[in-house]
Amino acid sequence: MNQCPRLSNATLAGLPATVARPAYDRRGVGIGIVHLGIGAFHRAHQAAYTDAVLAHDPAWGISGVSLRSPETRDALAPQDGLYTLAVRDDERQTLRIVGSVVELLVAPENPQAVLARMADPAVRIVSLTVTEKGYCHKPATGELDEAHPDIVHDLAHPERPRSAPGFIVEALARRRAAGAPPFTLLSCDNLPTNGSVLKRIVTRLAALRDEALGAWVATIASPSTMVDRIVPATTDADRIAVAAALAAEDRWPVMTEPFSQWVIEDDFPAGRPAWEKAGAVFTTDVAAFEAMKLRLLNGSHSTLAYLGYLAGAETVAEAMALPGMEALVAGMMAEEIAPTLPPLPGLDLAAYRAALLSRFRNRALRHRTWQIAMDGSQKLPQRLLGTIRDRLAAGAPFQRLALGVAAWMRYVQGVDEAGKAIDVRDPLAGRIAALLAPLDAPEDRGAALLGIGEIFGEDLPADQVFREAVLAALTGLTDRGAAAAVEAAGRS
Ligand code: CS2
Repeated sequence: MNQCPRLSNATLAGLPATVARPAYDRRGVGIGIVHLGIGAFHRAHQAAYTDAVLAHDPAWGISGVSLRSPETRDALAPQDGLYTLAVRDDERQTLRIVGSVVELLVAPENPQAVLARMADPAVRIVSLTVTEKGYCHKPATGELDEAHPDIVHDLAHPERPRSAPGFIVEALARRRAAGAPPFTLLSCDNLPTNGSVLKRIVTRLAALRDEALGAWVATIASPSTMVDRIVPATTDADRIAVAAALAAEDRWPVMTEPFSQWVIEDDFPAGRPAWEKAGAVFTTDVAAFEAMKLRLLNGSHSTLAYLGYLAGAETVAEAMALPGMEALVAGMMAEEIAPTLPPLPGLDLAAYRAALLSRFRNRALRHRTWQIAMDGSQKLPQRLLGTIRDRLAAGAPFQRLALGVAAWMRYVQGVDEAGKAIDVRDPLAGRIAALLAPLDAPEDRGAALLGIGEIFGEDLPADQVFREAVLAALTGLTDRGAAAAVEAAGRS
């Protein structure tokens, strides 16, 4: 790769004509958005929408902040923030250079630079993709976890925060002290009513610092959003393929699918980019879209990830090809999830479900089951458990959803069906391992996991129908193995 020039402002003009590139002068772009969590998802989604509208209004460039590692900054800063978005399906690949990220900051290295940028009145939106666990909340209730080590730290040292809520509250405190208006908060994570959840969290954190600050934070805008685009982690093979197509080196291209959706509650008192010009939909009710997406897409994704991983499938497309899997997922969506969704007038849910199945089959994206399996404790409540609660209340069956939950329980045991260790990544991994260590029988292990209140709440473990369904599914899965369990579920 070293003989290629590096992607940058200087080499942009020399790229092959087939590669799309910014349709505006990057030198005139100001910073109007600070984005916390400048990972692949943001770069394939919100940054791409923003890139498409900067020609209309150059005030909305993005300052991309990493809250943990310097890797993204190290890759992109020498490229002037430019990166390639490779859009792939089974037939073709199109390449586009995205230019909306004009600054890269690494919070642990220089928290003051991040706070100064967030406090700059030219910044009118602070958006986030920090994943579920980045909210430092209790997934079952949506409340701030006041015992979270980063929150404890940020309360003790508000002027040098670590957590996303800590940065937001300190930046708002500085704006308030300076007499500047607040920014609009824009959560782009896969949480139901993500804007309200975020606002509750930051309001609580602010109030713990200072009551008057809490009251001020309680007035800021924090619209909810539904975000959707499948973005697997970039591999070295992807880097090599993109460099060959560009005839330039890009240290961190992002791979994605053609599909993209963004539904946003329109509540931006300080202004916003005209993202609708790039296909975003502004509405007054995001909740129904969020429920549809989280339950159908992410609920299926997690089920595919745990069952697929256990059955030896490395990617989602491989998991979809396991005998019985597609029937299992299609049946779960149509019969167990769809009936729980609020109506969305004008939306063809059957077509939406069919499109999901075909997106999951996309072999051009190597979306690893292991990647999606991560952080299950933070994902299960909104992906599977809320749906199950609705099914229980309706007295309706939910055996496929129960199998998905059981597959998570089997997965977090940390040993696969061939006896090999599973690298379980989850903020609760240590606690889960300690809970399971003294236990042997699948029912005992399952019962112990059901006792984790942050995941299952108080109600589900006390519900006999739920307990029996999940524990029976776990025993069946353990006894006969994931491949056979999937095959049987696909037939039912
Ligand atoms: C996935 C999501 O990693 C995961 O847990 O389910 O990242 C999924 O790909 C996106 O939500 C799609 O919009």
